[in-house]
Amino acid sequence: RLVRMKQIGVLGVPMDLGQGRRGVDMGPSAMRYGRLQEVLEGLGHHVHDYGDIKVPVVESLHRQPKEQGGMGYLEAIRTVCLDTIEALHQMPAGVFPIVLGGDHSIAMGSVTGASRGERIGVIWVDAHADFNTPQTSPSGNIHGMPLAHLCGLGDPRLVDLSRPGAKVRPEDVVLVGIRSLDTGEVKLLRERGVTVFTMKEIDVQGIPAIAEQVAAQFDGFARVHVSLDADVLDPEIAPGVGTPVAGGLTYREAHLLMELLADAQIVTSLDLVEVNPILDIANRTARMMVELASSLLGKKIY
Ligand code: NNH
Ligand code: MN
Ligand code: MN
Ligand code: MN
Repeated sequence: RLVRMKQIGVLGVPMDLGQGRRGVDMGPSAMRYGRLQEVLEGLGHHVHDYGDIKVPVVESLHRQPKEQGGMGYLEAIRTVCLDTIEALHQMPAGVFPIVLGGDHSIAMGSVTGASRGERIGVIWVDAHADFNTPQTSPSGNIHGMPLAHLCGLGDPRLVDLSRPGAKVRPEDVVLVGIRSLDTGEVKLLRERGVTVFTMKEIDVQGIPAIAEQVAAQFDGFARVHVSLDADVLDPEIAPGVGTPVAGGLTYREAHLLMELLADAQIVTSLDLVEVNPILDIANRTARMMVELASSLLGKKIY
């Protein structure tokens, strides 16, 4: 089957305020340098790059002293997410957005923007669930909280972006590649009925069985978003991440997941997040993310 030509809109969100490691703000540059646009055009797609959302540099911000940990940057993160939503709403309907992070806190903006106010399925491909609230988070880092806030849990300033309340139903969320959860997240994920495929399930069932279940869950959905955190990959193949966790997806597992999602023709938007070029080796992680985007967008070798 031929690749169906898409209009792709690339948007960079060079945000590093959701966690403590510097350098993740350079992710959008690294993936553009990794030839994202050329690779996607090589598949026959039309690509328009909308540039970057303006993100304040951390040195220019005064952390709110009463806020704990990374929560001190909550207002700045909120503003960046609102700007991201606005930029995505400006893209013509029918465009397939690719949002380049930045740390994973950008997903509160990208998923909300991509949903355009309607029901959206979310495939969260990550070593972590990012399902903490400010109450459950052991680190205070907002990049460990975006999915909870999208589901309506946590600080109202991050839940009520652009309109009050949850943007995603917990039963419309599937996690893939999970191998590090905090105690409070386990409780919340179970209570809310989120579908979780840990690395154990991937080992036992294999990617094809999991991709099939994901495709079945989102059959008939008008919108499905993939949020791809580079730390889902094994640190051996993706060293450029702030929170590496051993035992991640292999090169082929990651590509096969993207290839099978492409075959299912369900995905309508994508995040590529948490690439940290300062921690990387010769831009390997950014290039890996570009290749994975190309598999998701229909690259066929035969
Ligand atoms: N669960 C931890 C926290 O909330 C780690 C989150 N880190 C991530 N998530 N990189 O993808 O702080
Ligand atoms: Mn994440
Ligand atoms: Mn992660
Ligand atoms: Mn991460």
